[in-house]
Amino acid sequence: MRLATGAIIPLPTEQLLPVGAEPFVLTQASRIFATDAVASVSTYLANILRTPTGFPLPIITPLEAGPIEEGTDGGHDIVLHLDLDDVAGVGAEGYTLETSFSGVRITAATPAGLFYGVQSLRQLFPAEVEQRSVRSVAWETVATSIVDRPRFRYRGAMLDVARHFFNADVVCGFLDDLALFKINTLHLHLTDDQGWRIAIESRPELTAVGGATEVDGGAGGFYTREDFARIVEHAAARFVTIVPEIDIPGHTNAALSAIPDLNPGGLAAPPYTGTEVGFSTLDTISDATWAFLEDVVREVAEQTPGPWLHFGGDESHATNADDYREFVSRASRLVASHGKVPIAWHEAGISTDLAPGTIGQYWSYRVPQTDTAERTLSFVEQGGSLILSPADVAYLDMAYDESSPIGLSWADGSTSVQESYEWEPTEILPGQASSAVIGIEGPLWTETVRSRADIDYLVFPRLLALAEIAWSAPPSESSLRTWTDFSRRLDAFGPRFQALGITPGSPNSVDEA
Ligand code: TNX
Repeated sequence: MRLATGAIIPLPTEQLLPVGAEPFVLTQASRIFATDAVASVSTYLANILRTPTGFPLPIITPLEAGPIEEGTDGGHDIVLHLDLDDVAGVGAEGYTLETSFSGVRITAATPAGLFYGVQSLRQLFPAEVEQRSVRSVAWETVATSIVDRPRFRYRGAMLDVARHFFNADVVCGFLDDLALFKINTLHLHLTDDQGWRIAIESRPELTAVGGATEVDGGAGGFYTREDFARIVEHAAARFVTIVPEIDIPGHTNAALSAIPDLNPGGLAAPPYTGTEVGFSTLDTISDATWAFLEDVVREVAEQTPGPWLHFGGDESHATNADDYREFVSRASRLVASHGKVPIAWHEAGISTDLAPGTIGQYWSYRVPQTDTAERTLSFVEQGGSLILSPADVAYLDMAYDESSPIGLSWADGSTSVQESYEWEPTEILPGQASSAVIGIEGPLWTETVRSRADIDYLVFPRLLALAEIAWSAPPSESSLRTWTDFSRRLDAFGPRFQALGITPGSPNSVDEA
């Protein structure tokens, strides 16, 4: 295996590695210089570095807020410099990072930019930096100079907590790992046929009954208001926005089993713990349905500081087609009336009367099947933008190959790491739609996923491929945005996964012969 010194995933926009330059060395005497304005980032960095190094790493706050003078950095210090004027022109999430024998300096126009600079710095240290106990290694980084900014502003992962439930601790641990790859949104699929996972105080039956089931008949579970607040806060501290999804009008058996009134006959639906899709639907015109949705959307919006609320809309095969069209229009307006930008799966684009700005999430293949491109374009025509999750390359729940013990294969067969890496978001939909793409998302549906180890198996390393598509500049003649270079960097990442306690599903096997 070739050692990829200074290798970072996702690939930075520009990186110089001066040959023969002396490394930066972190020592017992090292300090972190940062103003109070970026305290969240400096304490995060200190926490990351103090544990494995055992160094005190005091955070030094200049008495006066404002730029830290050149020269403050001693040979072993780290400076986090907030440059509100953005002299480097790296934008809202970009940063510059310099490491050398005379110190480390990260500069950004926002705390988020500094946070991403910290993630790159983290990857420059030896893999042991990810250990959660003291290690004695040389805490050096190669000397390098980086200018970096993201390609897309929406860089997402999705976790389905409805098919199998994952508690707040698991979600927070997952968020810790997402941050390392500069992912900035986590979409939580909170409701489905098999479970309702978020407490709605005005409708306690939803979680009391609907929260007690999951695929295969396990115990299920749900997030209390406190749990959900903890997830949102943990995410925010890592510059990740939580996107809650309440999937309607299909995928609603858990709600229908919890609230008898939602059913046309007034009789609760039996609970469901299988893995079929497309059999359940809300009664789209009943007053009980809309009173219920008003309560749910209001309470979910209240618990969500982020701008988005996803209302699903996928696979509503049991809903009458005309009713569906009207339903998604009204649902999008309900979400907007609670101050959130609605997001829906691409099916909802069948309506030409969505709330202005409703975002479409595309989940057909790289080559759009049936009328999916049309439906997706419809969001753009209605002033909305797009998130792309092409199932044949971006679905994290697909098996890697026939030998994977878990994972599905309906999306044009299994999906190798290389397939997840080699696709171009702007080449899926016709022109107008491609310029409306705000980013990509890798969904992990959890019909076959039962534990944190299962999550890790399917998500890693494929998520790193998606992170690179989301963050890094598209491939060009001279760039290292190639499968060959990516797989080399992925190889070098192995010890880091190990130190993080992650067992990735597909050991990247590239012959360096
Ligand atoms: C399709 S993709 C679904 C989910 C399943 C997934 C399994 C989409 C919007 N809906 O309900 O869990 O396939 O891969």
